[in-house]
Amino acid sequence: MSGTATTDPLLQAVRDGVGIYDLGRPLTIGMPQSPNHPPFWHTLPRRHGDMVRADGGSAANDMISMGTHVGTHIDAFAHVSHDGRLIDGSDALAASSGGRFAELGAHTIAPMVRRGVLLDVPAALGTPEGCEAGYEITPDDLEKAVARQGTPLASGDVVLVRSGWGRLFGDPDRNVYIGRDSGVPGVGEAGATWLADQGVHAAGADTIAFECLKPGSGHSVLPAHRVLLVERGVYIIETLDLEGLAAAGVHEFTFVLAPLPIFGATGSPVRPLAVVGRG
Ligand code: UVW
Repeated sequence: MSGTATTDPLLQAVRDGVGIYDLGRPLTIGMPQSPNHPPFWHTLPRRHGDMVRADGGSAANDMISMGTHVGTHIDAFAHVSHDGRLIDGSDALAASSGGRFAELGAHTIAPMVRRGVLLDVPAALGTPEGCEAGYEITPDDLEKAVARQGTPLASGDVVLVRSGWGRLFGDPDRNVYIGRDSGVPGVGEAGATWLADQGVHAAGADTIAFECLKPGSGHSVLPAHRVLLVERGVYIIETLDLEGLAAAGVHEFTFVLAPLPIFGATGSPVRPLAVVGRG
């Protein structure tokens, strides 16, 4: 054994070796993203050689601009209101006074190190490639996935729902993943209520929105967002890459996520990890 002895079981597990699944999508100019948000842009204001130090050293640096709901991201509770109210009953517009949500912004989302469960819905439905465009994932489908995998949910879990749509993220036509015309499979109001009833802490999906988007409807209504963010206090994580986990048959793992503590923001880009032991 290398290094000094430890009594910390977590550190010992790391020393024994862990497998890491990166659930975040690379951030690239032109990637698919929700039409509701400012696009991702990245540029180099300073290139190597633009400024060279006396000893020959030089540093390049960059600048990005993007909406906070672009790429893999988490929604803060401030993101969605219903009939003008946020989850704490506050007036949604007044809560953003000064241009920041001081109470329910992204800075209030605690970093997560929790039990994670992948619910591989297409595998449970016998269509492992993925659910059909516009298909609504029902509570029955979620229960089937739990039963097939033998992963009962527990209060406080982070549950990631695979629809299989994530395989389209890299399609050269970014409209395919966005799916405005075709629709996008996902959890609807009933499935979101079922997840909240299990006491989950956060729910994630491999789609642009944690919703079932009907063909031609885009983001016109967002009932799962209302249930989770406004009524039940469950965070939403979107545009996840769940294909690696599914291909490896990993359904239970340690889920790690640290949102950027952007004060008062409605969401944050994230790079979530699923960690599994090798022991
Ligand atoms: C919306 O447009 C509702 O944003 P998100 O997909 O991040 O929930």
